[in-house]
Amino acid sequence: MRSIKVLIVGPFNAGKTTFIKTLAGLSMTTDVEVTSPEERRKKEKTTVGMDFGMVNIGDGYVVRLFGSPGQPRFSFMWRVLSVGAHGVIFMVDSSDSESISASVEEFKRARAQFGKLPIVVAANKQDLPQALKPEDVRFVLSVPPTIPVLPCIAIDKNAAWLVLGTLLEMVIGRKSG
Ligand SMILES: Nc1nc2c(ncn2[C@@H]2O[C@H](COP(=O)(O)OP(=O)(O)OP(=O)(O)O)[C@@H](O)[C@H]2O)c(=O)[nH]1
Ligand SMILES: [Mg+2]
Repeated sequence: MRSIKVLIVGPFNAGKTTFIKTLAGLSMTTDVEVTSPEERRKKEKTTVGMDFGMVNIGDGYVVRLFGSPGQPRFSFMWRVLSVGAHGVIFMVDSSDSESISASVEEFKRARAQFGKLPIVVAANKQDLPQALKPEDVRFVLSVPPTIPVLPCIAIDKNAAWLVLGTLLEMVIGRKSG
């Protein structure tokens, strides 16, 4: 059985934990009550350590999904969680253009840190009417043409699978090539 490790990073409230829950179920999560009042307006729980879920994709492959915390004070977890990673999903909340604009530097940091790995941007929450389209997310984050920006709905298994599948093609293509 070959094992592929995928890391999911991105700002607070992007949908990282939800994505893993939908695709693989959460074998482990570290969501706790949100403390900051400003963030509490968005949701009640936040990841402070890691999420983990595992999914068997057939053909002798198992995918291990690792979700990072989104709050900047836990950004050191990127380095911890990325050990041995084969690919990275940078997830944003497309319905929250302020959050996307605020994560321009974070995306640059992701490229600097994971530049050698296959990476895709997931423009999440495409089910919401106000969601920015993937090409608008690409513009705001200045994503280069070599990195796919994919529509994502983390609460929908098929839509989430398309995102993971695109990254896995890049990973496996690279591995076997
Ligand atoms: N409508 C909609 N809501 C979503 C989607 N994905 C996630 N959400 C909601 O967005 C909120 C944040 O989701 P989480 O999965 O906790 O986000 P996260 O990126 O893990 O957040 P942190 O760990 O705090 O950084 C929750 O209320 C989810 O139910 C989606 O595709 N569509
Ligand atoms: Mg989370």
